[in-house]
Amino acid sequence: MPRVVVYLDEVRCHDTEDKTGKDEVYVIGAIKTSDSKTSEGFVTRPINIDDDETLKFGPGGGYVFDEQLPRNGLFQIEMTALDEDTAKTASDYEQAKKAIDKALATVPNPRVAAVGSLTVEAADAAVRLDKDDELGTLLKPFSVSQIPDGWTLHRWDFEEEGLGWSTWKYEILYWVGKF
Ligand SMILES: [Ca+2]
Ligand SMILES: [Ca+2]
Ligand SMILES: [Ca+2]
Repeated sequence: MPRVVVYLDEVRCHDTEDKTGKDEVYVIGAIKTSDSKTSEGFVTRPINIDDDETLKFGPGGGYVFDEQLPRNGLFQIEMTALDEDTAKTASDYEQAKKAIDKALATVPNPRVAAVGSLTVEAADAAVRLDKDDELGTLLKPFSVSQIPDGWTLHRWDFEEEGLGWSTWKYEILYWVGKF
């Protein structure tokens, strides 16, 4: 069975959500697979980032998934990026990850049952993430047989341009590997 790896690499900020000063960006999510036993949640620690900066993920980022998957298997990367506005402790972030793992464990087939905000809801219940600003959500399905061997770089863009209270523009770069 091929080994599939997902690596959360860096955040590029073009425009912060906060009106003054830097954002405190973090990402929560899960890699869901057609085999529920290999599903994993992750929660990265906030990165203080300003307009026109590119910064690497710290704790919680990097390798967020590393499993053997069946050749004909499917997986989905689900991520939500948030800007922390309510201060949290390291243990809040650990609790959020536990809540995501617990939520995943209760879903018989997490990939198929993937509703957009499963991970957000779970983490939210644990540490009241709802006080933070949601910047974007990605739901990206992959089939193991169709991803190239070796590393492939993926870019996830999200922005709010509109007429609302705030605007922002970000890119998150992550790698998917198959070996
Ligand atoms: Ca904010
Ligand atoms: Ca903030
Ligand atoms: Ca802005």
